[in-house]
Amino acid sequence: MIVAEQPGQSVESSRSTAREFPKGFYWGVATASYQVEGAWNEDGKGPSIWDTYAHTPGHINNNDTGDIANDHYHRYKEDVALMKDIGATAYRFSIAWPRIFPEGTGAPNAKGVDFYKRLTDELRAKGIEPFVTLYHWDLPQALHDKYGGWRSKDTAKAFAEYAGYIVEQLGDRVKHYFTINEFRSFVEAGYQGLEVQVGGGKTLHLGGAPGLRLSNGELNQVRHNAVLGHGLAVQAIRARGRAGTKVGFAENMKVVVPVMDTPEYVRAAETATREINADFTTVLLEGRYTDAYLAGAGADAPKFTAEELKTIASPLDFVGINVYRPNAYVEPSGEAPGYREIPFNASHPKMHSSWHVFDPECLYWAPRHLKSIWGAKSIFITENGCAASDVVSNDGRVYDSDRLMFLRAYLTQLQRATSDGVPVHGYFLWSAQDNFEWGSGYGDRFGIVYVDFKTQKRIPKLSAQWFREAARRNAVV
Ligand code: GBH
Repeated sequence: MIVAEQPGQSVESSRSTAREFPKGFYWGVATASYQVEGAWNEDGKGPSIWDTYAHTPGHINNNDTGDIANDHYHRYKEDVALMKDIGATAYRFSIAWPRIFPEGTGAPNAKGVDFYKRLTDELRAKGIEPFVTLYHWDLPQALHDKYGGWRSKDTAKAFAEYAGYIVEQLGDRVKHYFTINEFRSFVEAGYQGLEVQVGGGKTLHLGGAPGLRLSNGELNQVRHNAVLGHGLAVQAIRARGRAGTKVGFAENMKVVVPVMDTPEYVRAAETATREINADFTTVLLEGRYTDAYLAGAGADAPKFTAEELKTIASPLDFVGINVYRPNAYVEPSGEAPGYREIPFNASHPKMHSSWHVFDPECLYWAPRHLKSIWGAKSIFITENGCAASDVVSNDGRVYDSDRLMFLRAYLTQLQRATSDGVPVHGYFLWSAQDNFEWGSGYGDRFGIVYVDFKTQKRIPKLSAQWFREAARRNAVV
C-alpha cells in the first residue's frame, strides 16, 4: 500500500518508531575484574585462582597474565570518561572477591572496598548506572586451598557472606546486582577442562582456573554447589540489602532456535531449552532438576536436599543472559524428548572466535524463551559481542566492519523481541574495551574500544561510533 506523497519522509518516520527500544532501555558496556583491573597484588588484594592459573606457564596463549591487563584499577577515571563519550548509560563490572576478602572469609580489606566506592562514585557523577557482578570467576585462592573451591558447599556459604557484605557497603550507590556470571563456563572450563569440537576434526581446549579434571559425579556436585551459592547469595542480599536493591544472575543459557516460527516448532524449542539447560537455568528458575536430567546422570547425580532446591530458586528481580551464539536448531519429534537437534552445517557462518557461530536470531529467541517458558518479567542481556582481528590503520582509526555487521544484525533481533512484548530492559555490550580474554590472553579483541597493551592507549573503534548513535537514539541505526 502506497500512502506517502514524499517517500523519503515516510521511510524516515516509520524507521524511527520501528527500530526503537522501549523508554528507559539501558545501553551498557561490560567488563570483568580479572580481565581489566590489573593491580593483582596491590592494596591488600589476596591472590585469586586466576592469578595462580595464569602464572603457570603453558596455561594461557603467549603466557599472558592479568597482572596489569588494562590497568583499569588505576585508570578507571579515564575509562569512565570514555564510556561517557561512547554514550553508555550503564556499566556492568565485576568485583574481585579477593580484593574484599583476601582470605575468602574473615576480615574485609577496606582498601579493596574503597576502590569500588571510588569507581561507582565516578560512574554516578557521569550519569552511568553501575551494575555489579559479584562473581566473574576470580575465586580467592584461599578458598580453593581450604575447601577445594566450588567442590565444597563451604565456598557457597562464603560467597553468600561476601555478597551480603557488598550490599551493605555499596547499597547506597548500586541498585542492581548479578550474583554469578556464566555458571556453565566456569564450571566446565575450570573443573572439567572443556573441549569443543570446532569442525575439520579439530578440538579446542578451553581450560580455565583452577584447572581440574573432575569425574562426572564430582562435576555435577560442583554445578549444584554453584547454583546453591547463587541462592544463598540472593537470600543474604535480601536480608542485608536496602529496599530497592535488585538481584538476578547472568548465565550463558544455551540458546535453542526453532527451524521455523510456528507453534509446533516453537514448542519443540522450548522443550529443548528446558532440557539442555537443566543443570543451570532450569533449576535456577524452577527449583527442580528435570526428570530427564536426573535419570541421565544416574549415580552421578548431585546430592541435594529439598530445602536447597528452594534456596536455589529464590525469587529474583530479573534474569540476565549472556548471548553470543545459537547452540542448537531443533525440529519437533514424535518421540521423547519431543524434539530433534539439527546438526550445524560445516559451512555455517562464524565470527572470528573459533566457537562463535553466527546467527542474530539467537538474540531474539533467548529472551523470548525466558518469557514464554518461565514467565520472566525483567530480562537483561548481560553480554553480547564478538572478537575481531582489529588493527590500527594508517590513519589511526580501527575499522571493525565485521563487528558493525554483527551488532546491527543482533540488535535488530533484540529490538524485534522488545516490540513483540518481551520485557528486555537493557543490553550490555561485551566489551567496553579489549581485555584479557582468558585462555586466549590478549590475542582475542572483543572491545568497541581498542587497547594498545604496550602503551595503554585507548582508541574507540568504528563500532563505538555506531554504539554511541544507537544509544543516543535508543534505536538500531
Ligand atoms: C563470556 O564467556 C565471558 O563472560 C567473558 O568473560 C568473556 O570474555 C566473553 O564471554 C567473550 O568470550 O559456546 O559451546 O562453543 C565466554 C563464553 C563459553 C565462549 C564457552 C566459549 C565455548 C563453548 N564462552 N564457549 S561453546
